[in-house]
Amino acid sequence: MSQPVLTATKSEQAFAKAEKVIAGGVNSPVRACKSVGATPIFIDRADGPYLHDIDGKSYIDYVGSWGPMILGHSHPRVLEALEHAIQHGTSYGAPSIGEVDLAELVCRLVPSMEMVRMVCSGTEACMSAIRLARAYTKRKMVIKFDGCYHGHADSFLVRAGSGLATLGIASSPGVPEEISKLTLSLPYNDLEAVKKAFEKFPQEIACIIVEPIVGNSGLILPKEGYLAGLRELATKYGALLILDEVMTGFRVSAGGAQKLYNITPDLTCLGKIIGGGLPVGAYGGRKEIMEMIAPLGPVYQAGTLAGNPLSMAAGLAQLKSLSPSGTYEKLEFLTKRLADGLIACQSKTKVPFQVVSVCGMISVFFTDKPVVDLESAMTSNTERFGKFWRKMIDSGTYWPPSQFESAFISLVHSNRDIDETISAFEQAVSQLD
Ligand code: KE4
Repeated sequence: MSQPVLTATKSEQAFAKAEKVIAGGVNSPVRACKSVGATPIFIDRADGPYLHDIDGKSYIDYVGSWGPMILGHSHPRVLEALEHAIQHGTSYGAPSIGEVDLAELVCRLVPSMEMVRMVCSGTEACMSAIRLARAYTKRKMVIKFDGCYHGHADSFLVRAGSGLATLGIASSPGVPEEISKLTLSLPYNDLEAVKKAFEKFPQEIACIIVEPIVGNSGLILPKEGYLAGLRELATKYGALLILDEVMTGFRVSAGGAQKLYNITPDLTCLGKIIGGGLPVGAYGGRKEIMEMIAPLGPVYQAGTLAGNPLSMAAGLAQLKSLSPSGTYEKLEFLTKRLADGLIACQSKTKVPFQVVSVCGMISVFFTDKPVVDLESAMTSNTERFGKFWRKMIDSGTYWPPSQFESAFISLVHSNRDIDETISAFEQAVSQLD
């Protein structure tokens, strides 16, 4: 009997076309699904907690555009704001009131941000923040942490997380040694390592930049006292503390991780949620530091589409929709429901895995070790994660396609969605060996 002819899916056909004209067939590496042994699914549209691909298949989405879609996709209030804004044009290259409205709201919700500057990505926000820290302190060195990802600016591509960890890249070619040697990448959750760095370079470290809750190694929580320790050391040695809240800002609480852990940074980086799904980033902090930014001061940073009226409109609509009381309690409840359900599956399989969660974010590490830093995260069995991912996608659950990324829960994931995910997860892990 002749073998059935397997015709390529529309996504496979689209990917084959994409690979001819887009490097790697994707516009951001992690989307290529290489580390999970799959070809990417091309999305046709998204609504609420669901993605719908070009082959007509639907998925419960736990990527959420890597964080922005906290209200779910195509939220009516965000779409309405965009439909209104687009009637006024798409970009002016001149100030618009939406920039002021969003800036005022961000500064109100994040009191450490006395002044802010909008940019177009988290990378730009973090890149600009360390330039500002270097100018303000007149120092050159930067402390970051293994497995933390602050975008793809040269100074950050040293033992970073996200796509580098996914692809096993320690740091990127093309970054001159003269630049990378100014970046000290230390183990996360290890205060002793930071103390030693400051003792070695007491006058040379401009800043510490850290994901207060790490999302780019998979999810890793700060140990008790860790963030307070970073704050104390930065102050003691005259370095700035920069919290990269591009992922955690307005996700883990109304005021981000800094509110959750009661830490006051000198500068904060934001992105993702404040754009409602449109290109955005922001950095801000103490007024005396931010006043060094051009045109007020000598530190240059600029951008054609910074403060774009559509991004501002979508971001403002999204942030305002997060303000009702009970919002984060609901997100916390949904996250805990999922986390508890996944943990309960441990009795259904001989395969060891760890579940780490915080309001709106969750990760599953296929290792028997507690995950407290990149090194322990790397003990995960990535091949097993790949098998898990392929079983989940076949069941209609779109989990992040990397062991070293966090999953995101939206406010519109229903109890039913969560329970379906737990069932899919139980089935997937019970079939792993
Ligand atoms: P963007 O330049 O991608 O907007 O932001 C960079 C960035 C900075 N800081 C943190 C804490 C981040 O998580 C990010 C970007 N996150 C990744 C997800 N792990 C973006 C996804 C991708 O690169 O495709």
